[in-house]
Parts: sequence; structure tokens; C-alpha cells
Amino acid sequence: MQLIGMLDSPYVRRCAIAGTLLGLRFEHHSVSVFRHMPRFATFNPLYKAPSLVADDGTVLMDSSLILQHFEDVAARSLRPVGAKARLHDLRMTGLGIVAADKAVAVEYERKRPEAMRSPDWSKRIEAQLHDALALIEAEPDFGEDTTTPGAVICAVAWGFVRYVIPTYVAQDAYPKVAAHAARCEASAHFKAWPIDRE
Ligand SMILES: N[C@@H](CCC(=O)N[C@@H](CS)C(=O)NCC(=O)O)C(=O)O
Repeated sequence: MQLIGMLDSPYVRRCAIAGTLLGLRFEHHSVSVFRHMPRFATFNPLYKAPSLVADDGTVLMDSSLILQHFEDVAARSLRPVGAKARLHDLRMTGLGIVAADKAVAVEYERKRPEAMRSPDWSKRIEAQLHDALALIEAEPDFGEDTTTPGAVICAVAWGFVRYVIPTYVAQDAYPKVAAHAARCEASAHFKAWPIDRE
């Protein structure tokens, strides 16, 4: 399998971390959807990161679908066992995905020429980002677990926020989220896939 996309994408990073946690063999190609468009098109002409080239050549996109395929190949799930814990992890996964989506939206808006930015839209997505982080902060702790899809995406989203758009969210604004992310970043499976813009 080949995973395509840069590790500054929270979606690419969550897939790479999950692949490692599941013990899968895959190649990673650090190709940008913006700076390396001709090369990206050789994998996926729709320019979505992550893209995954499966072993039979099928090209998948969207991190949640790629995670599903990873779990299919590994024949096991990263979700906790037990209905209550699984439901909680699904909830945290959704919150983490929205935090990532809004953080990426803030970054894209910030990249526009000033005259083309919409103040109303910026205000909305920045508020949604903060609201998502506040909801993660308010949920019960993950404890020590750094391996479930919910635990991973919440930490990855925080890492993106602090690495790419640090002026939008102070380091001490969400202490439980920051502490969880620090625990995750200290683990071998996160260290194997550091956030990287190159
Ligand atoms: N819901 C998607 C979001 C993926 C996404 O938007 N990735 C960005 C990079 S962080 C991308 O491909 N941007 C280029 C584009 O949408 O044209 C997922 O979970 O994979």
C-alpha cells in the first residue's frame, strides 16, 4: 500500500499513525496537493490528501475510509472494545475531525489575499474551531490511551493547530487537550510520524 500526502495534513497523519498502530506495511510518499500537483496527479487526479493506493491498485481517499480499509487489512479495529467505550470514541473522533476541519479552513482562509478574505466566514470558522476544542476539553479524559482513533485525531488536530496556526489558539487555552496531545506526541507511534511541511 502507498499513502500519499504531507504530514502537516492532520488527515494524512492520522492515517500514518493508525497504519503503524495496526502493524501494516505501507510506503509513505510526502507529496503536496499544492506544490507538487503534477506528481500528486499520478496517484490521484482529484488532489485529495490523504490518498491511498491499495495493494490491488484501487485508489482510496478520505482518511476515515482509508482507516476503515487499514482495519479491514489488519482484520482488527483500533476502537475500544465495549459499546459504551466505542460510542465515546466515535464521539471524540467526530470532535477531533471537526477541530481539524476548522483548523485547516482557518489556514486556507489565511492564505487568501487579504482582499479576498471574508471577515464573517473567518469569524465563523475560528469560533467553530474554538467550540470544537472546548467540547473536547469538556469530555472525560482519554486516560493514558493514545491509540484509539478518537485519541489520535484529537491529538493530531491539536498538533496541527499549534504547529500551523499557533496565533489562533494559545498553548494554555485548552489544558486537557494539550496534556493529552503531549502524551500522544511522546509515544513511539506519534514520533514515527512527526508533523512536517517538507
Ligand atoms: N475529509 C477529508 C479531508 C481531506 C482534506 O481536505 N485534505 C486536504 C489537505 S489537509 C486536501 O486534500 N486539500 C486539497 C483539496 O481539497 O483540493 C479526509 O478526512 O481525508
